[in-house]
Amino acid sequence: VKKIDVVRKILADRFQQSPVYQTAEAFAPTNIALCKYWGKRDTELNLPLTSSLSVSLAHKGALTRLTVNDLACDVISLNNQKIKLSDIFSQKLIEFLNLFRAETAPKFNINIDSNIPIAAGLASSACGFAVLVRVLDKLYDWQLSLTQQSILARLGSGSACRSLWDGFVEWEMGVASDGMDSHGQALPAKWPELSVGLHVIAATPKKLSSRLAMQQTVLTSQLYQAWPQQVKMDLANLKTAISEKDFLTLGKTAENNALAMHATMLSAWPPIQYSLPETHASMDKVWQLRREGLNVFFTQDAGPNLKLLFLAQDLKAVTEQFSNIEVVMPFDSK
Ligand code: 2P0
Repeated sequence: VKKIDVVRKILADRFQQSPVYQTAEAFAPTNIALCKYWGKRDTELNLPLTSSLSVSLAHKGALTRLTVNDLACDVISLNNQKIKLSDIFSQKLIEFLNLFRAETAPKFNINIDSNIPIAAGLASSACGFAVLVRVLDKLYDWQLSLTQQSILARLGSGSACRSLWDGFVEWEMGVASDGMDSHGQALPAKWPELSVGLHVIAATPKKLSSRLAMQQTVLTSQLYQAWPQQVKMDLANLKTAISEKDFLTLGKTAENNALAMHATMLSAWPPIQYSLPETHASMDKVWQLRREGLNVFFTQDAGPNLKLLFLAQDLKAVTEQFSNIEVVMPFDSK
């Protein structure tokens, strides 16, 4: 099954019609996985080998505006800076847009405003493709359900299928070969005290994309065999922790899940390491603080940065220790 087949199936008679509006704008939050997506059963459709669970970061994400232009090519700008069409960033974006428009259809001005560091392991592709689907849905007036939008966003980037909702989102892996049952769904629980501290250690683009890193891990890591089992347990524990507001279980499970994911990467060949010396130093610091009684945990994605997890009551204690973190409260509606 190809991406375009999925698009055709979802859009049906609206496939490759002209935009209804000249311009549209939308926002999508980025999301941080508490139980990670790591490994695919289908690399074309980004179908995962396991389910995953994330929390969306409220106002942290991407605001994107599409405007139909009368030029022969798309014009892309990111945070008011024009991006070359030959950039890999532009190419991925255009390739995705081309799933939705005929070759002869008008091109777009694409303005992206992101308030997260691109490609620093802060899930910029997640909100990037989710917001594109949202803005396309508006521009073409498709009126797709969030589930349909989630399936389309997954075609751009797996984790994007979790960025269509606020709060906790579970991505059910599904079993269908066309991926129609592989999409995000919101968990109803709210947790206003939950806090995430973005601890940026290096905001430079990563050397190895998660796409390739996952593939290399699945193909070569002996430890990967244990991963689906770990995910099953962690998902169950996280869901219970969320419904019972059991922060210690949530923190422990999320941290252990991230460390297990990175352990599968270290045991891949060639080995994959996203951590920097500062990453390890910060982990040690978190562990020391926990021994001293502070309830702070971390999670880490495909980059050197950490995301600290703690409750609002410990905000002061955590920011005293980590002065540079940016704190996001996922359930804060402000
Ligand atoms: C996650 N990551 O669950 C995991 C944890 C990174 C580490 O999803 O190939 O950019 O586009 O499906 O979604 C990042 O991978 O990969 C990711 P593709 P994606 O958040």
